[in-house]
Amino acid sequence: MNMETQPHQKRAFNLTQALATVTAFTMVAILFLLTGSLNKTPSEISATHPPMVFEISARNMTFSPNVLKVPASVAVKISFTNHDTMAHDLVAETGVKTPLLKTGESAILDLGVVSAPLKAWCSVAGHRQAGMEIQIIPEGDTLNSSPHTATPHHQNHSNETAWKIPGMQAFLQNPSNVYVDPVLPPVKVQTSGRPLTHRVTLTVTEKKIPIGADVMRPIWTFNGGPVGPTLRGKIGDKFIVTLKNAGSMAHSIDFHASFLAPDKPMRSIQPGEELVYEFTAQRAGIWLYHCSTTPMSMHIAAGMYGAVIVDPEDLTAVDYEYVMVQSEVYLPSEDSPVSVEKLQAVRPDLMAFNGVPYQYRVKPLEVTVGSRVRVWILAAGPNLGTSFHVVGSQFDSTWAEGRYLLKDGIDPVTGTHGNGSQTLALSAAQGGFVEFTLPESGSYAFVDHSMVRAEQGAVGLFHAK
Ligand SMILES: [Cu+2]
Repeated sequence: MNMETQPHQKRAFNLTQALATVTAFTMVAILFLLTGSLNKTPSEISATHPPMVFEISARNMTFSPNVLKVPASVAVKISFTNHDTMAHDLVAETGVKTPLLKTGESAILDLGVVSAPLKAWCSVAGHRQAGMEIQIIPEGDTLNSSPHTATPHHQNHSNETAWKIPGMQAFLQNPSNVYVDPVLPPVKVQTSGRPLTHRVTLTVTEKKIPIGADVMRPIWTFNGGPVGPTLRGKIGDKFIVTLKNAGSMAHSIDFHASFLAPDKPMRSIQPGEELVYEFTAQRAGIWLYHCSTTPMSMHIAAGMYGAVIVDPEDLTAVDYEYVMVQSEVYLPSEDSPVSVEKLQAVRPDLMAFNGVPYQYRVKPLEVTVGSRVRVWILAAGPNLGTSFHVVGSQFDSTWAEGRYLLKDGIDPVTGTHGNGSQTLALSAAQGGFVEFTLPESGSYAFVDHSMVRAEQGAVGLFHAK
């Protein structure tokens, strides 16, 4: 988590804004008196008065002030200045908008005469839902109606996709051509045994991919896929990650595998910028990495997550090793890659291992009967955990969040032998692995045993021969 707060600056700023607003009103009142405007019709007033300019600024994902009371009969302009670290714009429901403004930039939004209450917001994905909305309320005589009888323009909040989410059969009959290989390459080691330095470039892009059943899913990515690449190393290894933002808005990265002050490496960078994030792996685990730009739930749900695996020192050799990063899919409304309404209600349309629902149900993983299989599991969320289960098998080794729960059937706490486990339970952002064999030839499903989640796509198959 990396969030910025500047409460003192914000308070001081609001006071300045309040004073500016009061001053503006006083000036208008004087203008009215001097020019005898009170005797004129509204159209005469708007024709004779220069537009009134109101100042609005953005800081910490907040517009200030967020309510503007404007005279109903005079043309209104908003002078918008962005003091935030992220880019913002201001779009009115009448359709007028400013360009996307970087830190320190200003632009004028020309609203004309505002005769009924009006809303304006930042159109960067997720920002309006995070609270970046202002109201412009006309006061006094209006051209068409009095403010007491004016009907506010209600926004249509139910702009969800109207179509029904296809079921599993549709995905199986019409699968995506996007496939993420879940096979985990072995950890790299130096012959000298000394720690390695891993140099990695992660480029952020924003695109659409087919996920099957004719569904196109907008995603924000690390390196173009529906899940970021899995990085793997040993304790003591150094990771030098260059993050490049080739997207259209601010993004960032937060490695849970790092142990450092988040301020600089986890900062948001603007389109076209890059940063270098260095860390040394200090503790074993399968650690989440994710974009931590506000609103974080949306950036993660849009696909900005992945895994760093740091091998425990006593990890044994296995025949097959896979990684499954589980996440929710909230199919979009009109103006963002993710349905914010469904996201906030934690009501996903689909679930996925490695970003594509049902992909290992479509293309099962082939293993040999009796061979030893390890599956690393990470619950990327952004909201839900998992209860990972392999139908027909039992785990004799399970490891989660820094320790073995069972190793070769032995309980490390009591030392008792012959134990087994049916699921590995992980909360959001937790990770671990399970080890097992498949006793005879057959098709063994692996699922999130929160069953609706399996039916929604957190399901795959092992084919044992
Ligand atoms: Cu992002």
